[in-house]
Amino acid sequence: MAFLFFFVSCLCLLLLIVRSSTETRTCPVTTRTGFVTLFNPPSQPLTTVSSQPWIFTIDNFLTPSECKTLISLASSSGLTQANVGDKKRREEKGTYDSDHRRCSSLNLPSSRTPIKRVREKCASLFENISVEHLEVTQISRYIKGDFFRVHDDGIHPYYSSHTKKMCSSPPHCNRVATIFVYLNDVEEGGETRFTQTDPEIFIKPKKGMAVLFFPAKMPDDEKDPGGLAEGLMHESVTAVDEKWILQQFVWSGKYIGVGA
Ligand SMILES: O=C(O)CCC(=O)C(=O)O
Repeated sequence: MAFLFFFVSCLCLLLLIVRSSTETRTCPVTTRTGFVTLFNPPSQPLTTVSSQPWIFTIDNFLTPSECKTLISLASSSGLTQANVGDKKRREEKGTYDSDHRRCSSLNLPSSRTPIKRVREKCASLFENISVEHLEVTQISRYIKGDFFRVHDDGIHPYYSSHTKKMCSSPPHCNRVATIFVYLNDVEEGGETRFTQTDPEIFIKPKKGMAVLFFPAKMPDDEKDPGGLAEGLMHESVTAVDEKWILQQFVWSGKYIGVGA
């Protein structure tokens, strides 16, 4: 009898865990067509690091062997000095502002099988996002002394002529989600630091772990026709040990920019 009670209790607990881990999470990121809706598949459970703003991590998003393949692919394709995306900063300081971003990076075509797989995995996290919404996939390498100072990934409204060339949902196009995947374990330095939480959040790079957040709020047509992109400020803390990271930005519409 006691055994039966124990068995039924375990079964109920298991059902409860499975149920809560398959829960769909809706995040406060409005697009013109509604919300970006996240799946929380049991195989890739999301850990909530912050709920205001939303920041999630996903352990083992990529396997060690996928990470190794991606590092080899990036190494053999050749990384170059990473440029600065922010248009205003580029105008003031130039495309390569090594006081702001110092690391090497490259864009990888989605025709390469390992990249195609990562992109499919990223898109599968969302209900209303397909691989067509994904910007060209980037991989970056930080060596001792490298960093990426505080910035956001959203594109501000005063760049709307720019965003219209990058995404097929004008007039309001923006990056609505960012996914970082760490490709190696990093003993010291290189944390991803989020500066708008209290206390600030430091995420230590762990091989295969993904970080997911929402870099820009899309304008609400009725309340705010001009719209404001709200950035989620973050940085890559100065590296001590080598760090490899994959960056995948997700757009509100089909991505039609460079490398599409
Ligand atoms: O390397 C990191 O931890 C963050 C990278 C980053 O902020 C970016 O690529 O936008």
